[in-house]
Amino acid sequence: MAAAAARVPPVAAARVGLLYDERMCAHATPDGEEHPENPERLRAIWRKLNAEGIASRCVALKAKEAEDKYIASVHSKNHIKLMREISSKKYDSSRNKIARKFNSIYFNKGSSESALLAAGSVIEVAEKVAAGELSSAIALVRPPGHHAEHDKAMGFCLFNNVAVAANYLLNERPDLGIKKILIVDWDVHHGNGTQKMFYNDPRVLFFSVHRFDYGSFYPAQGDASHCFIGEEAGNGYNINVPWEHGRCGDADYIAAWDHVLLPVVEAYDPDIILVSAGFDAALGDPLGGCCITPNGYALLLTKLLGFAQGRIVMALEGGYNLRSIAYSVFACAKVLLGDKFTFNSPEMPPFESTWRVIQAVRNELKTCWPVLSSKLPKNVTLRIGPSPNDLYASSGCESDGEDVNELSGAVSSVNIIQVADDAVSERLSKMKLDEDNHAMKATSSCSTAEQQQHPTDSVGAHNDASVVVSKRISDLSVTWRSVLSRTYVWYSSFGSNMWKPRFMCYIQGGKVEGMSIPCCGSRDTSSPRGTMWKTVPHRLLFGRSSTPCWGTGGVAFLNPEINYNEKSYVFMYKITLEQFNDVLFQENRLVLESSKDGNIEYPDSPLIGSSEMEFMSTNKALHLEPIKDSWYSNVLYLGKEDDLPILSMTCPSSDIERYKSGELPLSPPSKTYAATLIKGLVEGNQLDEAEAASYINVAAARGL
Ligand code: Q9C
Ligand code: ZN
Repeated sequence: MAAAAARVPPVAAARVGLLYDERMCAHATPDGEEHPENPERLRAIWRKLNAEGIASRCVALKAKEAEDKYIASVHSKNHIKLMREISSKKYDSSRNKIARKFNSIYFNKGSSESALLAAGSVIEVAEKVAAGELSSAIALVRPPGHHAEHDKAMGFCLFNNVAVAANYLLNERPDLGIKKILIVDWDVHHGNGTQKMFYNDPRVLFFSVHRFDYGSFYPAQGDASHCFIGEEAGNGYNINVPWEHGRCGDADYIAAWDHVLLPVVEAYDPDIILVSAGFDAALGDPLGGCCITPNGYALLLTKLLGFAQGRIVMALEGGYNLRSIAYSVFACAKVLLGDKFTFNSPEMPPFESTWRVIQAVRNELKTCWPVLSSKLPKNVTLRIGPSPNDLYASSGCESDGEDVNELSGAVSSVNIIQVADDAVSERLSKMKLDEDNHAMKATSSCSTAEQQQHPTDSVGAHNDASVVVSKRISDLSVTWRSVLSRTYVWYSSFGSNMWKPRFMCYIQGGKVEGMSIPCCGSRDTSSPRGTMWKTVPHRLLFGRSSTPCWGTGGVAFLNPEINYNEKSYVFMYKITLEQFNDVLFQENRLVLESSKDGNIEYPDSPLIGSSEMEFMSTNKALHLEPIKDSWYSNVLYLGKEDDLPILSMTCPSSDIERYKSGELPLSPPSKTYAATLIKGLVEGNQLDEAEAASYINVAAARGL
């Protein structure tokens, strides 16, 4: 009888809040211009949830405007005032002009109300979930929020809705007992605004997974890299998983969950989870170029439901394919409602680059989160990243930064797999890799055209001698490399290296659009610790008649002479002195490729060691005698930035004399070379396209 009575009581149905309010559709482009972030986004999701009978199963909520005092925990008085008033009559004539002062922002008469409602809505649902009135909630809000910073709107975002709600819970509602908040930002873009708000704050663990593309993907700021882990008390409480390229999908995100997010969340044990739920990493999104399926989102969300007693608040951020976002939110809603879900396992294995990124993130954070110090599983089936050609061909994808040489990524190993050509690498990209996959052998018989790096330690080695060549680092260089790997300098670039993806070829190996030969990369392939723009009082010139890499046309040099009437742009990379030497070697073609075995060999000794650094700090320049006939044999010391020396490399003064006399040709850059410089300046937000082109043309046209 007891047994018969022992029925499992029905689990209390989940109370899922669903906030939709047509008033947030008022924010739209002023003259009906097309824009990806438009009111139809909310309506498409709302229609789908109603059509599927989801809306009626949720607790319906209406939007409420956020009060200024709550927004003020995140934004400046000025910013709040401007966002409040931007819709008023007095701004009728200046609204567009103000919008142009921001990056990727429009305003209309409805913007103020929508922005206040969006922030207020996330507060509203977060409060109800925190109070236990709801088990979880979805806030369908716009404008989105995660790019908005303390004093500025950007990236379609006016107020940082999620940050406002997090601060509300922490500061205004101690009664609700929320002391630790996890923010998961799975929008395809970095949540730069949210990161900044909580950078020193351990009460908020901020996790963002986003396309980074070596710093070229919107918002294209270096702080999206995995090196940014928080500061002071917040050290370790900021986690970035920066993809190297598009096309990441379910398997890549699940890997980031399993090997980074979930172990940390388990240790952190948050009281509530706020999801910055952009759906622009969804399959079919016109801006994201990634491919998470609705199933994938459901699985990612399910994995989070195991924490914070399932208290999850989802707030919409980006997502620009109406069908994709509707289906994705639908899948998430079913998860929150507790519907049975049959998960299809991902069709593709994760990218090889995904493994590398995850490894780098874990490495960066392992002292803060000891669970991350364990070894990752070996022999995982992975796939090689898309070939550059694949990506150039992929249209319909907003290029927030060019998709670049995705074949060559940062790897800790020193093996290079040589593949024949783009056709082969394309074939490869479609193949699964595993230890006994004989496909790799097929490539070995082909001629060498492109280099591809591949991590051997974490992926399961490809030791087929016929396809693997190595970078030879001589025993002699072990000492200087280990010494110089601990010293940082700012490498100041003024030519094609101003475009970060191109510079990264010197670090990670490979080539990008416009380059005819690949670079071998540095021994240490870690990304720069920082980047920064500056101008310097040196004349930019274009000299020589052709280069092996860029073809016909001159390349950039800085006149080593200071001239205070000149102003040249430089983009600086904080790298180790060891890396600087490897860049210098490559610029001067000192890395030798042995024709016998295809191995590449680095010089035994550095060009710039500690004593050279000392010499330069007093003499401001160092002419490198051992390579006096090379083009970039002159290292300039341009001063200091945060106490680290700024170094650049250019031609010797004697070459300047030869340009003046006509012995050496001054000649304008090739189209592709100029385009690379322009991309650097434009993506670095230094100049617009036209200004950048004229900057180059002027420098190229002037005589010395
Ligand atoms: N080349 C969100 O998804 N793109 N914002 C600018 C410039 C801006 C995306 C393109 C993308 C903003 C919330
Ligand atoms: Zn986005």
